[in-house]
Amino acid sequence: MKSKHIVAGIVAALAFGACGERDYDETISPEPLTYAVADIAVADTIYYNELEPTLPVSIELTNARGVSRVYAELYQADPFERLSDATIELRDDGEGADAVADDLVFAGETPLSPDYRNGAHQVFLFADDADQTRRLLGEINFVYDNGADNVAPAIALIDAPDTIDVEDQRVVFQMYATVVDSNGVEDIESVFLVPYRPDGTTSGARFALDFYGDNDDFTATYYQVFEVTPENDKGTYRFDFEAIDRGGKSSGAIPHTILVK
Ligand SMILES: [Ca+2]
Ligand SMILES: [Ca+2]
Repeated sequence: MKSKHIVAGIVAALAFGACGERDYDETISPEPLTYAVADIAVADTIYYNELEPTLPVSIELTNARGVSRVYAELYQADPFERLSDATIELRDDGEGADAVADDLVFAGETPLSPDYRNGAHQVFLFADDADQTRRLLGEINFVYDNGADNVAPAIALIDAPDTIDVEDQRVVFQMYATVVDSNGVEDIESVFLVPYRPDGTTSGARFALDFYGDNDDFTATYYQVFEVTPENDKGTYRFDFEAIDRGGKSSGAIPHTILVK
């Protein structure tokens, strides 16, 4: 997340310039703000993520005296077009997207769609005063990637032992997973495994694999170091490897078994 400090007055001129010849003096009060925008936060590029298809939006005010409502609207930049009739309500009540109540950080989130086109988008943030005068607080610009060209990553190869003999001392070993994503190595967000004991039970915990190196622009290897001790149960362990990309697409679980004896 990157923070941006925006002067609301400049932004107001820019934003409504994009709307054509609209006379915004009727809706935007020329009075000096009795509150100021302290901070607006959003990532520079938003990737459509089918696991979490929402855009979080938050704004911090230095004070909220006279503010009856804070909200945002989402627009495609070119051609300029409002993307959703739904207005994003930003709240400071500590519920949902808002982490802390009454800290002057107003937060909310809007659903994103894979139907929105790729490219520049804008969120305009507004506040209504007690007399319902609408003020533009600021503007957030971001690049949207709708994920339409996103292909799920695949685990191409698992390099790990099939059998481990544990007698008197612990055995340290590495497991490697080679992952390919046709959108590029940088699209691979995480690679992990979930271990299953010989009796088939698992804690469900994910063990992250670390980046080991890239093979080419689309393929990279990840690894982790494990150990087995004489105290561990003997039998066949299963490890389900999985890769997730930035769009939330999964390789699916790819199992590898190791016989510990
Ligand atoms: Ca808050
Ligand atoms: Ca991908």
